[in-house]
Amino acid sequence: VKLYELAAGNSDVRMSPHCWKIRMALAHKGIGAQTIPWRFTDKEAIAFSGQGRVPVLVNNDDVVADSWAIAGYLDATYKSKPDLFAGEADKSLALFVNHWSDSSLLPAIAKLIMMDLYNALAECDREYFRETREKALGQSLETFAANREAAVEVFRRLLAPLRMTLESQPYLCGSESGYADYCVFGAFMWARGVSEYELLESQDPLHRWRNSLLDAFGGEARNAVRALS
Ligand SMILES: N[C@@H](CCC(=O)N[C@@H](CS)C(=O)NCC(=O)O)C(=O)O
Repeated sequence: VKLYELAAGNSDVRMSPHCWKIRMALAHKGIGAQTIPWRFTDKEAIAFSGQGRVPVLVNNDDVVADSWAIAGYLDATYKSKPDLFAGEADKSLALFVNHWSDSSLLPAIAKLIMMDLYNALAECDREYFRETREKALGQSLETFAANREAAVEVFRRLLAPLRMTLESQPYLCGSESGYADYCVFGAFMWARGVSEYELLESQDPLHRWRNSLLDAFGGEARNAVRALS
């Protein structure tokens, strides 16, 4: 199995929330994969997948793009390995969690880590990143990233449903972690890879959940290389 992942200037730093969902999913299933560093501007390297985003998973003749599609593919293909989804109801709710993470958490975290993220990018990606993101945001990266202290309050309030759930059970998926956990954890790993900024208050009960996923599967996430200044 090969996994194309977004890499920073230091190609050992993998800096995509969506790719982290799949790194955790592969570790959960115990599937060893060769991870291939990819850069935003290297569209040609993944043109075979028919689109221009990572993660892209290659397994013999199968090519699957999009993290949600890859997660479904992994469970359908590796039936004898631990399931990412406990069943149809679990998968349906995980889809909500995936969308919540992508549409609420990622933009809120982006405000907190934008300049660290930009600085971690490979030189070859900086112009493309600035141009596409400033166009999408309708403002400069610097303006978007201003007033981090106010933005972190907004972010921490967004975590309320996560916090309330994880105060009464070990993982979003119950007593064991599952794909819904990785959808949210991927967002935290995105920040961790490129920034030293602490997303959680020191007393936040979410530390327990985040730490146990950092340590899961032999410390797959904890041992990941970070782009620190
Ligand atoms: N819905 C997709 C989103 C993938 C995505 O947006 N990947 C980013 C990296 S985090 C990307 O490859 N962007 C390419 C670009 O912006 O040109 C998924 O879940 O896999």
